Amino acid sequence: MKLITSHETTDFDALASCVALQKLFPGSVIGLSGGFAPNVHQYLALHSDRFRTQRCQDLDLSQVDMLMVTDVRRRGRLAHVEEVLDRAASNPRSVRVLVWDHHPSAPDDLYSDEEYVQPVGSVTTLLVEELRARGSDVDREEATLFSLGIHEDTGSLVYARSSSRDAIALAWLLGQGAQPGLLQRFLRPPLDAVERELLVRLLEAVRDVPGFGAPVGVAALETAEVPAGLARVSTEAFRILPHDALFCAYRLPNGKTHVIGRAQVNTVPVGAILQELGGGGHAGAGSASVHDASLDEVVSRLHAAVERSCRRPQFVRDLMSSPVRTVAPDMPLSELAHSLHEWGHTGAPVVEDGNLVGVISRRDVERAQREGRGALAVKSCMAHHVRSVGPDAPLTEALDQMTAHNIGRLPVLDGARIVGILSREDVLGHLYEESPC
Ligand SMILES: [Mn+2]
Repeated sequence: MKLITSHETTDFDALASCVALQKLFPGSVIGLSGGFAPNVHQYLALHSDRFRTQRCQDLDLSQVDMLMVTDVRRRGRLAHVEEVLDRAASNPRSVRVLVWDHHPSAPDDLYSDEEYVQPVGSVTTLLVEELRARGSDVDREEATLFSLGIHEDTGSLVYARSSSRDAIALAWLLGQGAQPGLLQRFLRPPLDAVERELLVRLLEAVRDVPGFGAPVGVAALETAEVPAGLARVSTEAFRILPHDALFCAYRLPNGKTHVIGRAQVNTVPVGAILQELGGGGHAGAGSASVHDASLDEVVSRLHAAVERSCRRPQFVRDLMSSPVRTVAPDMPLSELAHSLHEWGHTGAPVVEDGNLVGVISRRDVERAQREGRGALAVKSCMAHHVRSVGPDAPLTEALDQMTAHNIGRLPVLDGARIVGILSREDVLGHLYEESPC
């Protein structure tokens, strides 16, 4: 028997890639753990005749002579085919193991005969590329399912790990008849009453990781909800909260703690952090299941892992320009206009006796000149109320100020003394450097 499988709690990328593999290897059987993400569960309630999956426990796994594993290669997430993997390890000739995946490697990766691992946003993309290269016919139900897999894992192409290959695969699938109008219905069904109640408790339980500059949140709570629902609730909480990364630790009635992590910047590598708790995942999303610790212990392990694995957060002092060109309040506006032009600056802080007393923008100077007030001093048209930031503030705080108040050049103050300036240009350069991982 040729068996296709994927990780426990089947999501759309797992299901779509299994179905794509079955097209590439006709006659093979899709055998899964039996646990589905709620949205996949709802999808299969309508599509289970079209796309047939079985539970591994209902199959005679001793007959498997070829095992195709997709969207995972960690043994810890493949308990439902453990006996096949054990047999492959002890008698490699009895079964061939092929792997398709897009996750980073982990210590418990399984041994395989062939491995197709690429850093794309969704593993379905790899298989769609193969179907396309072989000239396979893909009908509209298949094209829609494959699109669901790619949309789910790339957040519809907005997650940091999305690649041009994912976008090209989606474009091709649209050409094959994928139904965009159906995507939303299956991808993000609304939370049910239990999930909404859990979301409210989660939002109240979130605490910032102490002593850490980047806004990382940890929430710990007890629940009887199933892991698949937990993932949905965690994703929703992350979407609402202002944190760059969020870790949710759920204590289940069986004594295990299920941890789910989400992040949108690569300064917080979720997969690596959760690997320290025995789990894993991508830079932006991951999970872990902890058996041997209380909820408090799990939280302190999370704190320690965050401190160890995160890149040093960026502070204002890391990006600000220094020293700062300042002007005196008595400088004539016409002279300032000349200086600003020479420096290529759009404004300047006004300093008296080493202290910041105002700011003046090029626009204000130009207006004064147009109105014949060019001979007046800077202090006559500077703004006295100045927003500023401290050098040790996290960069995110400065970004919030700049976007909320539309500030192009934010003075950096140490007490009353100006020690630097943070410009839009400095911040944009940093934002675009945070490349996908
Ligand atoms: Mn995936």
